[in-house]
Amino acid sequence: SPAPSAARGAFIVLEGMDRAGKTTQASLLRAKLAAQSSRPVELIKFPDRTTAIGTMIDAYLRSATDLDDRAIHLLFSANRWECAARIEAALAAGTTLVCDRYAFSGIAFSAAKPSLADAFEWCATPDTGLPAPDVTIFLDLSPETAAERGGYGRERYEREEVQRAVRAVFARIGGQQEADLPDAPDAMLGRARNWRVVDAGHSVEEVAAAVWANVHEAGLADGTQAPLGRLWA
Ligand code: Z5A
Repeated sequence: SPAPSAARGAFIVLEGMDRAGKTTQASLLRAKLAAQSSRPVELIKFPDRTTAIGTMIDAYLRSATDLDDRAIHLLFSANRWECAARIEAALAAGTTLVCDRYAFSGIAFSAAKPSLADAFEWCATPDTGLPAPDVTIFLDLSPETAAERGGYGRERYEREEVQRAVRAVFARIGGQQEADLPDAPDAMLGRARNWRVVDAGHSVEEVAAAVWANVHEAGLADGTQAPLGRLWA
């Protein structure tokens, strides 16, 4: 097969609301990318529940254990750090990665908690220096449309008031609303991170087309020549 033209694989992150279709869209995007070039494409997701830290996160999400809000926040970040070298190696070897949730979920789900509402920068800090996505596609879904997709699951954050608070933090991260975030340096905000919003309240095919259009416009259909960035530089 022909040598890939770009220097490394692309790091494409999908973020989004509960039931927005991240998992559905991640696998469709992988198939589309694989059909477009000979470059290998892999799916990864966070939390990665298969590691030792991931086992602790899984127990917390299933409410089998309780943890201090800051402790679980640091575990979610540590779960990304334990995969960081593997992410870098895969990208350098030419593999494009489609990643289902990343550091933005870490900020959104923690800063949505009353105990951390004024601690946005603290929430962002542990992820400083992680491989930065080349693009983050946020699948936005209103609580009303989410409700039409069936009842909430049984995990800790699957409640309407939590989801509303999380969506508000995501909107701030993406710069979608003029909110004053006195303790959030601009570099930590999504607009500095190639953040793109897709309305996930349409058919699977329509959302997939919008996701693809964003990947294509970002110039990431066949890897990238750009050096890998770092959060939150
Ligand atoms: N969390 C955190 O707190 N801190 C962190 O650092 C990180 C995460 C990384 C578990 O995440 C929790 O961890 C999560 C955030 C928190 N809590 N919440 N909420 P997870 O990724 O393991 O679980 P999840 O986000 O709840 O993922 P999910 O269940 O896989 O949802 P999804 O990927 O967005 O959706 P889906 O599985 O593709 O689709 C859901 C359903 O909707 C399914 O029945 C589909 O058939 C249907 N669907 C999908 N697309 C459509 C369209 N377009 N129309 C109609 N129906 C659709």
